Order: sequence, then C-alpha cells, then structure tokens
Amino acid sequence: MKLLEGKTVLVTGASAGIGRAAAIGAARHGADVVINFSRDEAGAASAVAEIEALGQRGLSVKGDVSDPATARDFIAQAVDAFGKVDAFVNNAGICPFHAFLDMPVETFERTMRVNLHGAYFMVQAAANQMVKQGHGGAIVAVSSISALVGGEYQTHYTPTKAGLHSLMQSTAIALGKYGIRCNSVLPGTILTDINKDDLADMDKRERMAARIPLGRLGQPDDLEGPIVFLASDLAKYVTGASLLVDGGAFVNLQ
Ligand code: NAD
Ligand code: RM4
Repeated sequence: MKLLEGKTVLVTGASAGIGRAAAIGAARHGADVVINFSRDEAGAASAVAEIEALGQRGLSVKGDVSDPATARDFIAQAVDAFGKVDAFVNNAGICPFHAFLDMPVETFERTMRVNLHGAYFMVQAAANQMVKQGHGGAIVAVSSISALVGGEYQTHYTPTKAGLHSLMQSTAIALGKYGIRCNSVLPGTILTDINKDDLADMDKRERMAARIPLGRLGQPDDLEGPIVFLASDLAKYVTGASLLVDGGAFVNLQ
C-alpha cells in the first residue's frame, strides 16, 4: 500500500542520513520529492537519481537553511516544478559536540541558526504555501530524544531540539484551522555523519547501545516509516504529537 500517492513532499538536509531516508521513503510511497541540501552536490544528485529510479519525480535545490531567503526559494522552486506542497519534513541539522564551559559563541549561534531559526523560516514558508493551496497539509519536524533529555556536549543542541518539539506544538494550534497537521519524530541515536566522530569513541558507543531495549543503535531507514506515516493521511487525526523512534532508549531507566 502506497501512503503518499500523488503528493509532493519536501525534505530539508536530504543528501544523506535521516533526511535522505525520509525522501526515499516518500518516493517509495508514491510521492514526488524535492530535497534541500547545503553542500553535498553528489549526495543530492544520487538521492534524486534514487527517487527517479522509484518512478517518481525528484528535484534538488541548494541552500543554507539558516538564511531565511533559502526557505522562500525552496518552496518557490518546488511549486514551480511540481505545482504544490503537500508535506514538508524539516530535517536539516547540525550537532558540533563541544563542552559547555568553553562553548564558542559562534558554535552556539550557528547551531541555533541552522537547527531552530532555519526550521522556523522553513515551516513558515511551507505553511504559507499550504494555506494558499487551501487543502491542508502535513509538517513533520525531525526533533530528537534530546528534546527530552540532556547531553554533556550538546548544551547548544538540545535546546534547539526542544525548540523544534515546541514549535510543532504551537504550529499545530496555529495551523489546525487550515487542516495542516504538525508533528515531530524524536529519533534516538541513529548512525549517521552527525555522530560519526562522537561514536568513534567505542566506550561511548557501547554505553549508548547498552541502554537500548531493542539491542542496537538506529539506522536512517528506521525513521522512514514513522516520517511517512505522519506525513500521510493515515495520521489524519494526529497533530501536535511527537513520536519517539529510539528502540526504547528513553524509557529505559532501570
Ligand atoms: P546528517 O549529518 O547525515 O544529516 C544532516 C543533514 O543536514 C545533512 O544532509 C546536512 O548537509 C544538512 N545540513 C546541515 N546544515 C545545513 C544547512 N545549514 N542547510 C541545509 N542543510 C544542512 O545527520 P542526521 O543524523 O541524518 O541528521 C538529520 C537530523 O536528524 C538532524 O536535525 C539531527 O539533529 C536529527 N537527529 C539525528 C539523530 C542521530 O542520532 N543521528 C538523532 C536525533 C535527531
Ligand atoms: C541526537 C542524539 C544522539 C546524537 C545525535 C547527534 O539528537 O542526541 O545521541 O548522536 O543527536
């Protein structure tokens, strides 16, 4: 059963990792897909090729999400190409692991700008397009388990993920009257470029894995189903919700 037949789905930061898995998952479920990417031209081109190999239309648009102009351009190019925006997945994010006491101002500000400011402008631009179309839509934010728990080297990052979680709650209220649903997924620890260096520390990697009832760290495609579900009409009465996708890590106190 294809859950996104005839829909146009947009995903930010989708040349690799979770965003790419969401984009491919959307195409597998019958959607045409527009991806944003910041630098990785080859990754973006191969994601589009994979979308097209699934029989769907694909397009990549370059842009740094921390610039509000990127959001306007992304939505405009998507509408030019495929005529509409049915679902928007806010995925782009960074996590430059660093200690709290000597956090460089620029690392803090860049993380806020990419993860939270970027999301705000993107969600706003996508929502305005959906309101204009007049037939509702779905917004899915890739927040994190880290919206709910802390991280010693993530004091700049976890507030952005809590912010995204909160943004979906408030936009669910602001946009409900337009039939636009807003939800977040909260991934646990998923093996991608964002934590490749951090998890090169084998002690830490084993400690993280040991906390997971399902017995393994996550892979990007573990997010595919949850994101496709929230973007689809199967979730037609779900808004303002957040879905942990963490193998059970969060609930594992003892
Ligand atoms: P990743 O590094 O593979 O993907 C991040 C993507 O965002 C990359 O494609 C990158 O190019 C893009 N990006 C970064 N800065 C950008 C910018 N300024 N403009 C446009 N794109 C930009 O890592 P990932 O794990 O796939 O991360 C995707 C999202 O998932 C992030 O928001 C991250 O916080 C979130 N997340 C990841 C994990 C995990 O354990 N991997 C867990 C929870 C949440
Ligand atoms: C996630 C979570 C993971 C970490 C990534 C970078 O939100 O904290 O454990 O590896 O971010």
